[in-house]
Amino acid sequence: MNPTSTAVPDVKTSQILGACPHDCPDTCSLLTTVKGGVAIKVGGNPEHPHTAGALCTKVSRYPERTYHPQRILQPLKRVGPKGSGQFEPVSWGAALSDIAARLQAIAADGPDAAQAILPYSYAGTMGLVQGEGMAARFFHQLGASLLDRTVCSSAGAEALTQTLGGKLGMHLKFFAESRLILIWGSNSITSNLHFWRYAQKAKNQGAKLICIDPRKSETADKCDEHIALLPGTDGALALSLMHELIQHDWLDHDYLARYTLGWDLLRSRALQWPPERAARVCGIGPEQIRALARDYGACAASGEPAAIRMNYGMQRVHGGGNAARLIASLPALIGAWRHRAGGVLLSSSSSFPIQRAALQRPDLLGGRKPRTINMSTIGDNLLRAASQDFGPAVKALIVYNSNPVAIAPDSARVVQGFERDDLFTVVLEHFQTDTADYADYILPATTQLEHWDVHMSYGHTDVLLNRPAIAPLGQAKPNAQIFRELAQHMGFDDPCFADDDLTLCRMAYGAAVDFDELLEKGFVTLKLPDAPFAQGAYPTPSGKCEFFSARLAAMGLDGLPDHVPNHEPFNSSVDYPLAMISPPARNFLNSSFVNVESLRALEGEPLLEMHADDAAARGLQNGDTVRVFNQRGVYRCKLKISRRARVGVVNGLGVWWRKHGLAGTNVNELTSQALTDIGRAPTFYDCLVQVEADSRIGGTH
Ligand SMILES: Nc1nc2c(c(=O)[nH]1)N[C@H]1C(S)=C(S)[C@@H](COP(=O)(O)OP(=O)(O)OC[C@H]3O[C@@H](n4cnc5c(=O)[nH]c(N)nc54)[C@H](O)[C@@H]3O)O[C@H]1N2
Ligand SMILES: Nc1nc2c(c(=O)[nH]1)N[C@H]1C(S)=C(S)[C@@H](COP(=O)(O)OP(=O)(O)OC[C@H]3O[C@@H](n4cnc5c(=O)[nH]c(N)nc54)[C@H](O)[C@@H]3O)O[C@H]1N2
Ligand SMILES: [Mo]
Repeated sequence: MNPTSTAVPDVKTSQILGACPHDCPDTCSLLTTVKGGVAIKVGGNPEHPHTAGALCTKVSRYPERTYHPQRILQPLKRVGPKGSGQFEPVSWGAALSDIAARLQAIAADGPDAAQAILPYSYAGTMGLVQGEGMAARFFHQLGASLLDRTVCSSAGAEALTQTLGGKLGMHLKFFAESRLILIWGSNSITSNLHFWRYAQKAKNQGAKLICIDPRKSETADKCDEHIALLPGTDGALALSLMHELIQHDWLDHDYLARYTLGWDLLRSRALQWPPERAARVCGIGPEQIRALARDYGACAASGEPAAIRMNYGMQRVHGGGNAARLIASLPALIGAWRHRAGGVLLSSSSSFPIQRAALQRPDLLGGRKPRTINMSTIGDNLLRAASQDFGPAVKALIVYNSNPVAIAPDSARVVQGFERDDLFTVVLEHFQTDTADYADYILPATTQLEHWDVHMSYGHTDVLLNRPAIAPLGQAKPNAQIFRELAQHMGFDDPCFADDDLTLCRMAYGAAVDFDELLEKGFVTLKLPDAPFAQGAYPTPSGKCEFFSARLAAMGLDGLPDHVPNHEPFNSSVDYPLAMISPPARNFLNSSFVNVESLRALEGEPLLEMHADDAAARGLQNGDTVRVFNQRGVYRCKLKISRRARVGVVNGLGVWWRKHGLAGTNVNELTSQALTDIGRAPTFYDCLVQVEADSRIGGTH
C-alpha cells in the first residue's frame, strides 16, 4: 500500500491521504481506504500528531454520507413553486447556458448592475480551492456584491485582532503541559475533540480543568468545576476576575509594564467589578468568581502555566466582541504568555501564509468597488428594495458551501427572501437541503473524497492537503470546476480561469510551504515560535497587548473593553422570561450530517433542554411537545427535562434541517438578526423565549 498514491480505479486496495474539510478547529488528516474505486473506510491518519489516527463519529461515517442514496448527482431545474422541492434533471450544458444568460442579463442593466448578484458561501468546505478560490475569481470578474462572511466567528476574530494583533495564540499541543485550563464557551468534546485529548493529558498529570458555560455540557461533566453563567455575561465575569487579581496583587507587573498598552485604564474599569456585582449579572455566586480568581492567580504566584481555550460559543451575543477582548487580555495580567503552556487560544488562523490575492484575484475587479452585504442579515437583505443607500435589490443569489435557510438567524425573514419569485437562485450542493428547495437550479458538487484541495486550520498550525480518493460520483463536479465552466459560458477570457485545481492548490501557499512535502506527507507543520508572546512581539500597531485599542476608538467605539449587555438581557421581558442558546449537536456539523440516518439516529429528534424547576413552573413534563416562541416566531419540538440546562436558560441543540423538524421549522425561527458590538456577527445565543405546552399535541406538523 502506498499512502500517497492518487485514486486508481482498480481492484487493489489503496489508502489516500486527505484532509477533513469541515468547519471545525481540528482539521484532521484523513486516510481513505479505496477498493475497486470505492471508498470503503475513512479513518484518521496515525502519522498526523493532532489527528493521532482517530476521527469523530460523524466524519468516520463519510462513506455513508458520500454514497448516500439522496446525493444530488445531476443538475436539477425547478419545476414546482419555490420551496416545494420539485425539480427535474437537466444537462450541464443547458443549466450553465441558462444561468450565464440570466446573470449576463442582470449585469447588463447598467454600470454597477452586477452588484444585484450575490454569492452566498461559508465553510461547508474549509478548502482554500473549493471555497473562495475559483469562485472568488468568478465573482470579482463579474463585479458582483461582496459577501461579509460573518456568520460564525467575526466578533471574536475582530476582538483578537484588536487585542493581540491577529488570530493567534497558544499552540494546541502545549495544552498538555498546562496546570490550569479554563475551557471558556466551548464544548470541546463535541466541537474540538482533538484538543480534548491534550486537555485530558494535562488533567491526568494533575492539571485543573474549569468549564465556563451556561450549559452543563459533556465537557463540563468531565471538568473539575463548572461555572454556569447566564449567556452573554462573560465580559462581567472576566472584569471581576481582573478585579480579584488586582485586589490580591496576583499580577505580573513586569509583563504589564513592558508588553501591554492601557493597563491603567483597564485597571480602573476592572476595579468597578467586585464579585458581588458580577455575580448578580452572571447569575452565579460571588464565591465562584473568587475561587476562579484564586486558581488563576495561583499560577501568577507560582509561575505555573495557566491556559484558556476559548471558543466561539461565547461570542454569539451582543457583547461577544468585548467579552472576547477581555478574556484575551487575561493572560497578560498574570504573565501567562511567558510559558508555552500558558496564554489563550481562540483561533490560529492568522498563522497561515495564505496567498489570497493570487488565489482570489481581487484585481479582476479592475477598480470597481462593489458593495458588501452581511451574510448574517441575509433575511433583511433579500427583502430590501433598491435604494440610494443599499444599491440595487438582490436579483440573483449563488449559494455554495452553505445552507442559509437552515443556519441563518430569523428564518421567517430568510424564507420570505428565498421565496421571492423575482429572485434567481442557484445552489451548488451535495444534497437537497432546506436552501436547495428554493433554488432555480441545483448543481451537483463533489465531496472531499472526490476533489483536490489544500487547507488551513483554526485550531492548530498545520497545512493539510486533500487528494481525491475516488472519481466524482455521477455528474458531480468540484465547485472550482463549476465556476471555471460558468466563466467560460460568460465569456470571461482571463487566463486565470484556466487554472486547474492542482495549480490552485500550489498557488494557495506559493513558496511559503514546500508543496512536494505536502504531497508526500499530507501535512506540513508551520515553523513558529513555541510561546508567541513570551517577549511581547504582538503584531498590533503598538507591538503590545492592546487593552486599549486606538483603532477601535477611532471607529467611534469604546477603545477599552467593557461588559456589554445582551440585546435581549435576562429578566428584561415578562413575555419571554427564558434565555435560549442553540449550541452545536455532537453528531452534526451545523446543518451538515443531519440527513445521514445513522447520525440522526444518535441525535434522536430536535429537543429543547429545560431545567426541572422551569418545567414544573409551566406544568410541563419530559417528552411533551412544546411551543417555543417569541416576537419572531414559533418553533415546536420535544421537551427534555435535563440537568444540562440551568434555571432560566433553555438549550435548543444543533442546527436541524427545517424539513426534519416537527412543524417544518428549526431553532433559527426564534433567533434574531441583531449584530454584535464589533465584527458585525450574528447573536444566535442572545435570544429570549417563552415555552408552553403545545395545544396541538398529537396534531398536525
Ligand atoms: N460536532 C460538532 N463540532 C463542531 C460544530 C458542530 O456543529 N458540531 N461546529 C463547528 C463550528 S462552525 C465552530 S464555529 C466550532 C466552534 O463552535 P462553538 O459554537 O464554539 O462550539 P461548541 O464549543 O460546541 O459550543 C459552544 C459552547 O458555548 C456555550 N455557550 C453558549 N453561550 C455562551 C455564553 O454566552 N458564554 C459562554 N461562556 N458559553 C456559551 C454553549 O453552551 C456551548 O457549550 O466548532 C465546530 N465544531
Ligand atoms: N441557531 C444557530 N445557528 C447557527 C449556529 C448555532 O450555533 N446556532 N452556528 C453558526 C455557525 S458557527 C456557522 S459556522 C454557520 C454554518 O453554516 P454553514 O456554513 O451553512 O454550514 P452547514 O450548515 O454545515 O452547511 C454547509 C453546506 O455546504 C455543503 N457542502 C459541503 N462541502 C461542499 C462542497 O465541496 N461543495 C458544495 N457546493 N457544497 C458543499 C454541505 O452539504 C452543507 O449543506 O451556522 C451558524 N448557525
Ligand atoms: Mo462556525
